[in-house]
Amino acid sequence: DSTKTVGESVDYKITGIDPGAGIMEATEKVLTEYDLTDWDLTTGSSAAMTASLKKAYDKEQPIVVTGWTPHWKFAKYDLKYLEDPKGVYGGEEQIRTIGRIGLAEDLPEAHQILSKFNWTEEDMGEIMVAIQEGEKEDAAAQKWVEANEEKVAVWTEGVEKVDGDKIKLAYVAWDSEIASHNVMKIVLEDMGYKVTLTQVEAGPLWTAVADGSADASLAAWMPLTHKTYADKFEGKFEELGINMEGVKVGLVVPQYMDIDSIEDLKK
Ligand code: PBE
Repeated sequence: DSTKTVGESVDYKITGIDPGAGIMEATEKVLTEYDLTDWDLTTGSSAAMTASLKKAYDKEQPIVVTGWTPHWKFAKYDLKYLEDPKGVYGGEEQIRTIGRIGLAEDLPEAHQILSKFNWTEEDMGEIMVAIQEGEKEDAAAQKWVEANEEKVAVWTEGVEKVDGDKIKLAYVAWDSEIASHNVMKIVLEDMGYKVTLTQVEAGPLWTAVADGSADASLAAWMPLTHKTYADKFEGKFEELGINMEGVKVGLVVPQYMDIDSIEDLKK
C-alpha cells in the first residue's frame, strides 16, 4: 500500500536479535538520536531475525532488521544498509580475539595460535553459506580447514603440538561466530588440544573471559559494538589481535524498499 509511511508499513518495528548483542544497544541509541519515538526494537535471536527476513522477502514486504557483515544474508538476498549520517553504529569495525588473563602462561601454544588467527570475509562466508544450505556446523568448518591448509599453517607456524591440554572457547550463536569458533576448534584439536565450545549470550561471554571460566573468544566486535563490555571488563582480559577487518553493523532493509537512510524512517 503506497499511501503508507515506512513506519506504518512495518508497524514501527525494527526486528532485532538477542538482547545482549552490541547492535541492540546501538539500535536503542539510534531510536533516541534520530528521534524515532514511535519505533520499537524487538528482541529475539539471530535465527528468528533471518526467519522474519526470509518471510518478508519472499512476499516482497517491507522489513527493517538489525544486520551485520559478514553474514550469508547478503549472498542470499538483495539487501542494503541504511545510511547512518549520525554515525551511531561507528564506521568500519573489526572482530578481535580476546583471552583470559594468564592464558599466555597456562596455554602458550594456544595463545600463539589465537593471536595469529586472521582471515577474511570471503573465508568466513564459505562456511556460513554451507551451514545455511544445510551442512552441519562442524562439517562445514572441517571442509574449510581441509581446503585451506596454507592459511591454517600460517596460524600454527612454529607452534609445538600439545598432548590433550584442555581449552574452552566461548561464543554467541551469531552466524559469523558459529563459523569462526568451529574452525578454531578444529585447528586447536589438530594441534593436540581438547576443545570445548560453550555457547552463551554476549554478556556472559565477556564475563566468562574476564573471570577466567572461558579461556578465549573470537567474538569481540570492536571498537564500538562491544565497547560497553570492553570498558566494563577493562584490565580483566587480554586483546590477542584482530581476526577480521572491515566488518560492519547497522540497519538493513531489502533493496526493493524505497528508503536509503535511517532518517527516512521518520517520514
Ligand atoms: N552482531 C554479530 C554482534 C557481533 C557479531 C553484530 C550481531 C553484536 O551486535 O554484538
